[in-house]
Amino acid sequence: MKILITGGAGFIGSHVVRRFVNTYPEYQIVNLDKLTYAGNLENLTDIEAKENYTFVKGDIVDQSFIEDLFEKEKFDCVVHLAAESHVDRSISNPLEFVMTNVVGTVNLLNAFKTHRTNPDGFFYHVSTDEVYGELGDSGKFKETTPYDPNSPYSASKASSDHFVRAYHVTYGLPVKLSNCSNNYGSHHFPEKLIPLFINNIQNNKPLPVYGKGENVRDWLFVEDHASAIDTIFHKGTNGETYNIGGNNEWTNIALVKLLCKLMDSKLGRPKGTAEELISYVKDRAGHDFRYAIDSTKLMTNIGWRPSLQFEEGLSKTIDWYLKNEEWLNHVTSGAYMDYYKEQYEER
Ligand code: NAD
Ligand code: TDX
Repeated sequence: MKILITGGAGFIGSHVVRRFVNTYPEYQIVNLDKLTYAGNLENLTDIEAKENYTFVKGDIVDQSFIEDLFEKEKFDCVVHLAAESHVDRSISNPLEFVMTNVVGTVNLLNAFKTHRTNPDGFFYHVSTDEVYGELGDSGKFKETTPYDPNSPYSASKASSDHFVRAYHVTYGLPVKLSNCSNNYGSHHFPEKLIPLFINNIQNNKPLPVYGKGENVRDWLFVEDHASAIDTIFHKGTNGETYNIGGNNEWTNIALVKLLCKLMDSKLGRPKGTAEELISYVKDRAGHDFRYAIDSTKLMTNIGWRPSLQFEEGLSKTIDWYLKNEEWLNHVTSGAYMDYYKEQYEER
């Protein structure tokens, strides 16, 4: 079986590629990635020489390139993760999110529809819980929760989800979808809360908490997201959506304080050192208050379970960043400095 994984050089994609390449030597895995600021082949050095793995550099928005690739490779299945993924960047530049997340997804759907030859093959779209909008103090997102996206990022992901469903209904294209909560773990680009704050604590820089820090996120270890994708890929039903979550809600400020405590202890600094870096800054525009996922369908119908408790996962994550300073130095040089200045200097 030949599987195209898009966005495999990014944070979650690299964990999915690694899992598929190592677990299924009988599958041919092709990783297609544009290598934007968020894509990094250093994320995949441990598997790059494997016989069942190939990397292709390319842009999913480039229609003729995508058509040619699908015509030549005749993929059995697609696991689509390539996307612009950062909410703050979507607020500054929405059109780039429409291009990659919407136009890019439709290009892939068209090419797969035209060139697929395996009747059992399918298109698996990896999406986010942010498509459901925000929750108040109670309740959880179910697969049946109406879509209500608030940021340009979540609007673009909601749109791409709708196109995937529409191709299933209109053209009978076999599809699977999943909508996951916030991930954390190794190789996470340091624009997102957890890796950004790990990096800033190491470098004694302020920790910019948006608003009052009371927003709530449901955190899942990235390898558990990859195991859920593996489970849905193999056992999920055609045309269905599965919600994936960690059942692990934290206010941002409580999470930041836990991170500070763990960092002080790992860096051998006196208790309370990192917390002094907390700085409350201007809130994100349209900041969703709370996300929480109900994963009952995935757990009861096809038997997935997360493997790690949060403190253990966070501790492993910090250890990875402390051991991989070179990776952090590479990704935080150059364009990252301009991004950081633009996002945080005037905040
Ligand atoms: P990421 O930003 O770390 O990686 C995205 C990857 O896509 C990068 O390797 C990038 O080079 C590639 N890419 C971007 N534009 C491309 C294009 N036009 N053509 C080809 N490749 C392109 O993102 P991530 O956090 O790993 O997220 C992966 C997927 O999972 C996304 O679809 C995202 O919406 C979804 N998701 C993320 C989270 C999360 O917490 N990070 C949670 C739920 C769902
Ligand atoms: O500097 C910051 N300060 C801060 O308080 C940053 C970067 C974030 N935050 C807050 C905003 C959110 O409430 O922390 C929370 C988490 O922020 P992000 O890491 O930017 O993630 P979020 O906006 O929740 O979206 C993430 O989860 C769902 C991913 O980026 C998406 O790709 C995924 O779909």
